[in-house]
Amino acid sequence: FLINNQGLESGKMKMCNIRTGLDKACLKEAIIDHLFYKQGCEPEGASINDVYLAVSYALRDRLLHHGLKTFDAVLEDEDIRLVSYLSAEFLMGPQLGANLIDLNIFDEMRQAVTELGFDFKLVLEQEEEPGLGNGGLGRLASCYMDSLASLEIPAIGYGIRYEFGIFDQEIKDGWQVEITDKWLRYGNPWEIARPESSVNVYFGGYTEQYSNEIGKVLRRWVPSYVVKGIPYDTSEMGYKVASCNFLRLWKSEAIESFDFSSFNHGDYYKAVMDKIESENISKILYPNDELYVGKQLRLKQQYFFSSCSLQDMMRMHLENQGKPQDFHKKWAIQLNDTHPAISVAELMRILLDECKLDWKTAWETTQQTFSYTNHTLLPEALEKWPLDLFKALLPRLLEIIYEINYRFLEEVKRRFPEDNNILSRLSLIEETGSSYVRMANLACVGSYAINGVASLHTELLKKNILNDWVSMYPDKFYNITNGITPRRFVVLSNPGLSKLITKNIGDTWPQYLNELKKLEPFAYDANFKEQFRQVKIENKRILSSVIKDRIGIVVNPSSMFDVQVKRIHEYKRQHLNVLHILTLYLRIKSNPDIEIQPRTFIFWGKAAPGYFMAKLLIKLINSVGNLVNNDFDVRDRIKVVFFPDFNVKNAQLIYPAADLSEQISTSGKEASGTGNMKFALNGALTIGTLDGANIEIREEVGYENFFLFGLTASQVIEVKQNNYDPRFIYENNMELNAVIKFINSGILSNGDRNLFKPITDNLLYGDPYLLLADYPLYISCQDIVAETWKDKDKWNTMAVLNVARMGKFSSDRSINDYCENIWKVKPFKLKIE
Ligand code: GL7
Repeated sequence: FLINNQGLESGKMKMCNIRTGLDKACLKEAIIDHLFYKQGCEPEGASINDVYLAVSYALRDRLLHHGLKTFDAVLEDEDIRLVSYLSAEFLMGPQLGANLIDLNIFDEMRQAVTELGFDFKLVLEQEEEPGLGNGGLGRLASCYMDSLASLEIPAIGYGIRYEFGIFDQEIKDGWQVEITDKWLRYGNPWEIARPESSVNVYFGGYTEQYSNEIGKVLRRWVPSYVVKGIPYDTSEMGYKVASCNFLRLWKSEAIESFDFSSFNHGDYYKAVMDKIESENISKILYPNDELYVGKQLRLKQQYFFSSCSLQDMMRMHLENQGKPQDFHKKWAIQLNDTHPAISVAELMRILLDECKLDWKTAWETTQQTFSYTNHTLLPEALEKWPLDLFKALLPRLLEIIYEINYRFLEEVKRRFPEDNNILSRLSLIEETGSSYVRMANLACVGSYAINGVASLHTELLKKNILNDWVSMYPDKFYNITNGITPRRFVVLSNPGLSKLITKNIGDTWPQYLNELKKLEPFAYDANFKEQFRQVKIENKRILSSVIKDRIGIVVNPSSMFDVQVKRIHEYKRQHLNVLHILTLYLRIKSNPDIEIQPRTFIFWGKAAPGYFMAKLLIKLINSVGNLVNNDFDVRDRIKVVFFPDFNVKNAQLIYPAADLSEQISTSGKEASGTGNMKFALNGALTIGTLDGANIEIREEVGYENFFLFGLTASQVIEVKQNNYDPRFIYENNMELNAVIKFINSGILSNGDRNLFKPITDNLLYGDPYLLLADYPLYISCQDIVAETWKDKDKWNTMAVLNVARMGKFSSDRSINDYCENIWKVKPFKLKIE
């Protein structure tokens, strides 16, 4: 392989392994090879997308090498139990940079691309990210895939290959507009389709009794239609290790490309419709977070990917001479929320109807296979499917659920003979007027372990929504506090901070995040703190220029970047933040010379398309921005930015640039949060309530390095029980009173005094998320934040201590907890020459 004039040392013959070589010269050859043979062009004629694809293919070759070896080895070894992470969402984020970090060839690739004459930054930016998730829950799944691989735990992530991921958000006249996310339009170099491993999934029809060869009476499903699931695999490389896992996402297709019988009968329309309907299953991600909407297509999606995945695991298990009743010894299946909970009934169906096990054996196997993570306390997120819909779509599954329920309730009766109510509460079927199948109950009965995602969340689960389950199965409960991967959220996205840390404490902290503790002494070292400050200011400059380019607002990098990025939701209380901004604004208006610490308020987040209040909140934020940013009296001391289209790519820009992280949900509502961790790990200080993982973050970083305010979860309940009257607060707090009146004055809304009334009325007549109760506490806490900001040296000490003490929140720690306490699995170390 000799290439001239492409920056390779000309004249020198260098032997390269074009598929596996990791040095610069090999990478260059590989890119040129892929440009030619995959993209059909020479480097001179290549577009930036061609280069992005060629670079990605070159990298994928290297990953495959690891992945195939890992799986051959682990599937055959009967002592190895694999983890299967079932999730309707994986919010992967861009792959290229993360994979380069994992393979430890980021710099080599940058040089290779640059020497070939291309702009590496543009190549990275070219990637369309797969937005196959809504928010925290989906991103957590991807952080866990990263940690599973990095800890060398053999694992497969199973999910849906949505053709359209989460919508792209644009802002028009202050309102959110949703644009379909065509992430696959230029091809996806990371995936490999495996049509030979397709499976069939049944829907509809009826069940019937039949006798087998020896006269035994059995039941079977006679479906009315069948859909094909085709797996697409993406390598999940770990950080600086040899083994490699993968993510297997299912695409739905019609079983025959054309229904000829309908066609021959002249029903061309029906034939085409059937095909479209099959393909629709994996078409689109439902864009709601923490809101259950009982759409038939959603149930189809859940069953589709659960069934595909279980059939796939069972096939591999049987092919490797495993017995069906030993399925749980090979696979530990984690149910990521209730979205895949139907798997409990589906595994039973496979074991009973296909493997012909008896009920008792099948149930024991099932119960030892699954574990279930609950991710929310919000009642509106609880999934329960109308019985009629369920029966029409999945008649055999319903039959199995009835049988599970019958046997289970017999057990409950034996345990609690006096208590009739507990029977109806624990039943898998809700019968309150209409009937429903309760997915959380199905997940609880079918799993050997149930966990919440932060200490408070687990406590509240046990006390409230899952309380009866604790009475029934006290030993099933665990807490596993969420975590984030430091590879993506520091090494990749904050190279300045990474280098600074590495220079001072060595380079093993991304694998062993507790080593950050060694930074503690540097919190008092002026020289270190100066470098730390410079990294932050540089990150803020980068973000400022992106803000200017994309939305035309000029912000001051030396102002405090006060950031709230997350889904827009009433319980997350973006409007509490707005009340603070307007409080400052009105202070300035009544005294233009008042001392105000310059702040840039940055919001970023999507609202579910059907969530009216959330969309109105976006409009409110933009209206406030319009006013404040253009008001002469403000003199740039405060700026308000709503940045459109929050996704992983954008997120990587923002966490490193934040000074203050807003984690201000009503206590008891945010299960954990993971954004809170990303900010603190990048040296932002948190202003927050005692909610979700905030509590544990505050424990770790030190009370004095965290701005705490607000009611506790138990006070929230108390206040609500004691005839909470938000109007009383409104009438007695002058600043609040002025702010609310201002919102309805029409100044923010071209004279329309009614536009924001749904928001203010909600606050004044009910205030379910207790904004007004927390308002005075929030404002005084924000005043303390501003005071602290004045003392930059103190602020930086606090920020460094935050970074140094965030080790607990590596997703490696979470995954280790799962491995030791729930899955009982061990690492497998692949040897690779
Ligand atoms: C969530 C929780 O709201 C969030 O607090 C948690 O960090 C995350 C991961 O456990 O799960 N639950 C949920 O339904 N979504 C979340 O982000 C969408």
